[in-house]
Amino acid sequence: MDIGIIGLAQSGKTTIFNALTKGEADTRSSAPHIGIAKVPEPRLKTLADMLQPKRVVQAEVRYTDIAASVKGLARERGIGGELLNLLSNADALINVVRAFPDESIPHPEGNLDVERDIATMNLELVFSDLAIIEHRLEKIETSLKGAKAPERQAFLQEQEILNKLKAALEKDTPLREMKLTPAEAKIAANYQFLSAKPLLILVNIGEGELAEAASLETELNSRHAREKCQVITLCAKLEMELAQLEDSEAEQFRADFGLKESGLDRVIRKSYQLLGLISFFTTASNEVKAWSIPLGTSALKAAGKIHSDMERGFIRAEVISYDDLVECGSLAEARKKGLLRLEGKDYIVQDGDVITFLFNV
Ligand SMILES: Nc1nc2c(ncn2[C@@H]2O[C@H](COP(=O)(O)OP(=O)(O)O)[C@@H](O)[C@H]2O)c(=O)[nH]1
Ligand SMILES: [Mg+2]
Repeated sequence: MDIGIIGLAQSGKTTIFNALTKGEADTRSSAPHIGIAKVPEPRLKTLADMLQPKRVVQAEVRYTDIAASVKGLARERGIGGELLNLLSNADALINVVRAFPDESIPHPEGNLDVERDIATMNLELVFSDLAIIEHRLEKIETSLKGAKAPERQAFLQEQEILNKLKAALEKDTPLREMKLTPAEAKIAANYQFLSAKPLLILVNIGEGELAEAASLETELNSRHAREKCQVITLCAKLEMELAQLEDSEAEQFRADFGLKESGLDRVIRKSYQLLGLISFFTTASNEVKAWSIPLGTSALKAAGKIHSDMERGFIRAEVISYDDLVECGSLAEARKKGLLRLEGKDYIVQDGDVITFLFNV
């Protein structure tokens, strides 16, 4: 999973990036930062305790802090185009919105206003997509002049769909809120539009506001939550400091602040929900590994996530649910009880499945 971090200047993007990736990127630097975080998955530990593998491998999330304004990227060439590419390739976006008071850190708009800043970023995403669509519509117009019949038909269809998306964007509606037909979605997918991506609005509160974090989150979600949009509140500075401590120490501090769960784990969990991701596990080669896939993925495609050879040479999948395996205590016992199922390539992988792929290359 690939997540792009956006937001106004000085909202705390690099701070949250450092917290998420346990990194030490310079908050003053303006180069894009790319880092990896491990996906928390408590079932991995149970499986590892049971199977005693040589290695335990968590799934990973890649975070990109482009460290620049989204505004204007779509019209730029060179570095602007490269930064836009980084965002276009993301599966979801996190918009960091400043809510922490600090007189010594200037706000680009002069004062704190969470609602205004949420709206501003939405508009930046919408403008970015509009710029891409307008550019493409001009090209289609030119191509249509010399186009032959079958080609012409494809251009006209694309033109019609892009005009529909454009009309929504011109009313400031992000594409993630539009209901698209499969044909429209297919065309739209080619452009990796920013306003179509699932969005997590991360409201960065000050240490002084921690007591109200949960009620603020509920209140903001009542206004902004949608199928592909959620709000989360956390204190980036505190999370960055906690990320640098040992786990047990961080837990103690968290308890002192009355925080139940790591803010970073919550960010990942919410991102998973927004993207509809589930986990499955493999245990081959003395490794217990967690993998993330979208809900509804077939066994064939899940195999391809591990290795393209596994997808190409797919024969069967041997599957057991996590709960059944834990109850049996070992794969051998599960086999004896007949709880290992043989599934074909169209089997839809379920959350928590423990899978051995049989393949032939
Ligand atoms: N008090 C406070 N300061 C913060 C918080 N998050 C970030 N900052 C500070 O705000 C400034 C801007 O943060 P930075 O992460 O560089 O913002 P960016 O421009 O969005 O990358 C830095 O001086 C941070 O230390 C926070 O939660 N509380
Ligand atoms: Mg920064």
